[in-house]
Amino acid sequence: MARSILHTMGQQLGRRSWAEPWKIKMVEPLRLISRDERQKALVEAGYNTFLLRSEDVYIDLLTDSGTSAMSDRQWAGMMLGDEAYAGSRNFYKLEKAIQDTYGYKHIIPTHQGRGAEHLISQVEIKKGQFVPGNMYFTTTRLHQELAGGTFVDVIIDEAHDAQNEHPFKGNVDLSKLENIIKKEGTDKIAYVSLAGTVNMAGGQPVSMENVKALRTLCDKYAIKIYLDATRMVENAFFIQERELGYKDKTIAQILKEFCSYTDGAWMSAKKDNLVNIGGWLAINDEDLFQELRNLVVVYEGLHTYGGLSGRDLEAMAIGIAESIEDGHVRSRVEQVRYLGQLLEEWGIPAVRPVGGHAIFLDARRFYEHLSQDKFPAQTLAAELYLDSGVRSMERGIASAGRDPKTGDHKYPRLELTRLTIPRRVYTQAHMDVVAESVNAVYENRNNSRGLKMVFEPKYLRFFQARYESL
Ligand code: P70
Repeated sequence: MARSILHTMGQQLGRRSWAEPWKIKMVEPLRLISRDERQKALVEAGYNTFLLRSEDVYIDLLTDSGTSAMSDRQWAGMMLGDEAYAGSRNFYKLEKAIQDTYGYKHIIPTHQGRGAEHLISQVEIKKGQFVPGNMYFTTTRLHQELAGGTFVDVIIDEAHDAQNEHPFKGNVDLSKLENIIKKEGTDKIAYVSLAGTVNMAGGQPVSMENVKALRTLCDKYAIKIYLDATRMVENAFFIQERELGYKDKTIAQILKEFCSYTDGAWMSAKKDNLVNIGGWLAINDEDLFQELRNLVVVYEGLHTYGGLSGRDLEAMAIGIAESIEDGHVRSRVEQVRYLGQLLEEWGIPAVRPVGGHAIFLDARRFYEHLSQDKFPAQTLAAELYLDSGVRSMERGIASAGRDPKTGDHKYPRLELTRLTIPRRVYTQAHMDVVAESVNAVYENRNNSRGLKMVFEPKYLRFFQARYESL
């Protein structure tokens, strides 16, 4: 009798397999151009994956931002867009969805996350103040700096070590925070900028215990906590999975409890909330709300649409409800983990533990022969595209930018290339193709010589920088 050699993923791991809680109704064809054409496209893009045309990309793992597949319900909701300038019915539905799900009192829609970051930074930061936070995010920190603030990293040390297995590498180091408060004085602290699943650390979560303790510490000094809720649903999943006492709580319950320890939040709805465009700002304080609601009309649009159309608001309201279904969150995070497990099994260096939205390849250990000023993470992104048409994103020295005082590169400890998984878009077979391509590039790693930056924009340089091959 023939012996079976094929095993499902579940069988390989000694458990029953899981599957996505949806089926596909509409498909979008993919295009894979030849290696020669990819080489040409790469040179034209100055080796920067942000400058590639998407039609030249095969599997697009640049970002999970605005790249999710909407459900049939969301698309049906788009037809119910009330495109009134003021007081659109869809706004009230969105307002209620955010109040019910995240628990904040007042809501302001914005065109995307950075629109909300801009408003909160302008209103809550005075020139010369410090903004402590659990690792920087590019757009967040820039808005804080443009408002006259200085970001100070107060994440636990473990977060800067790609191999450390701490289950909550997004946690705030409370003694680092208290030291800054004592050194600078309460008046010099604008607020604490707290992010759920810390993007630049590899999608690492914050524990409930940590946010509770943070609340107690901030109450002691009367300091506010604002949450970057962009991937907070994924953070809730890790709490459910890893933290004592939360196994039997739903994602919805965990999310709401977490938010209750904060004073407000900004959101890039293009991630967790399953829409292609949108964002919001939420706040409990009545006076601040009035101020923010006034400012939104200057930069985004009237306070009931914030730069979006009625149909966008409707899709977001429906997306919020879908985003907190336990089966959805589980299949989303488990798909990311599946790719991570393959790479780990093959000895390919990546940030551990695998986070919520992406695999972060450790370009430092990938290219041990390349110094950081040869842009190892950008090199890896370019090599991957060349090998298979898979698009990834640099999250290392180019992203970190320059020190505003000295003008030198910031040299972050983490030099990473992100394989970001859009929600509800790719299948397990796509993950297999990606994994094999990473492996091929790894086997060929000694032939890479790195890159030289030949064009550098002033703000958020990684988006438009150009490189040449060394
Ligand atoms: C990404 C995207 C956006 C983002 C985020 C967190 C934790 C705020 C925002 C801003 C897009 C991106 C942005 C800058 C550099 C590269 C990519 N992250 N907070 O791919 O929201 O984009 O809606 O203005 O992750 O990680 P928005």
